[in-house]
Amino acid sequence: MSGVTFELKATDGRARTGVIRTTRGDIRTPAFMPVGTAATVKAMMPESVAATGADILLGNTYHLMLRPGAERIARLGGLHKFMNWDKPILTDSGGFQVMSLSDLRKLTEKGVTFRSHVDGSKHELTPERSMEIQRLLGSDIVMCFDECPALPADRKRIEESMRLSMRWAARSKDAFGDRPGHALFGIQQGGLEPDLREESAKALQEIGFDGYAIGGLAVGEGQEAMFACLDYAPGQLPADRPRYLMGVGKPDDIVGAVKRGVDMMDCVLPSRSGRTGQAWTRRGQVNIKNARHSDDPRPLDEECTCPACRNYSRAYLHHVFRAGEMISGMLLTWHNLHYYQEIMAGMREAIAEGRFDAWEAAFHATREEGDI
Ligand code: PRF
Ligand code: ZN
Repeated sequence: MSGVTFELKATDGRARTGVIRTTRGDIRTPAFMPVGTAATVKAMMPESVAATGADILLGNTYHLMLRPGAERIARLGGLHKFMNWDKPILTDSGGFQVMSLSDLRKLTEKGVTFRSHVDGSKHELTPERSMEIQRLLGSDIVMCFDECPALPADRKRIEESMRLSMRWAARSKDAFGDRPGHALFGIQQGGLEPDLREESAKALQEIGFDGYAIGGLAVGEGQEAMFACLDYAPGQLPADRPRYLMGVGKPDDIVGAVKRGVDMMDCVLPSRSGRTGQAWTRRGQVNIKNARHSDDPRPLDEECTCPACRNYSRAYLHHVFRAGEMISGMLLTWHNLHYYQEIMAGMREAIAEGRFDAWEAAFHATREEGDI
């Protein structure tokens, strides 16, 4: 790897634990990356994000190119300085977000033209421009420019899209060039078709990347179908490089992905649901909006050591949510990110000690369905 290395420390079944070393610090794997789309993890100070145990954040090419602009961030010293986060940052490449968020998009061999969801202005993203933007941002782990259909989609659409993404992966690698201290990850596509996933994995390895992502999942197929794909997809990628499952997921999705050999994940869920009154705890989900919390003096989660659980009751969290107070989103986001990082730390330790199955059984045993 280009100054970014991956050391696999232990495996337990297909689950792995290790460390990705970068010039901005180590990333302990399996790693959960909080999402900092617009140069902030919403409702969190960067030092609080670090205090939850996050080693790395995810940023977005698409959002930052539209506002405030990649050239502006570069002039201001890069994304780390701009947002006051000095640990590693991985940036997504924009293609996936263009397809899901922008208006009037047009896909060609060259790239995508689209209108901004912010102000309607016209833009173009290509593999070359995406690599340039991610360089201007100063991203430590750069993602290839890719594209993927929502599922279900017919096989022909998935096949053509995957092959286009593989041609874009080759152009991404050329445009990325040689950048010591920065890594470039390829993105496997191919929907739920084992042979297309295999073709994609081979194409990426021929080009050669520092790490490999599994893209095109969690796009409407459901957990059972996603796990069925993860039963084989990680094994199609090199064992000595990090494997990153993009945009996943709920706590049980994350545990199931790690069990199947995934090393990194990102998701807006813990931060987004914190702002809508949803908390994730070891016993299950809590909907703090619910009136039955209004007189409850207990914390969200008795065993949790986060500031929301140490210092506040469910009754308080219910009140500030109902009153529309900003501290509501701050406390619930903190709790959710803390809980996600505890799951990751628990899995890393269990894998290192060869007791992942027991850890997983305990994880499922303490959970109840519905609002707890
Ligand atoms: N590609 C990219 N980003 C992504 C995805 C993808 O397939 C997904 C799919 N879950 C989330 N984010 N570049
Ligand atoms: Zn908590």
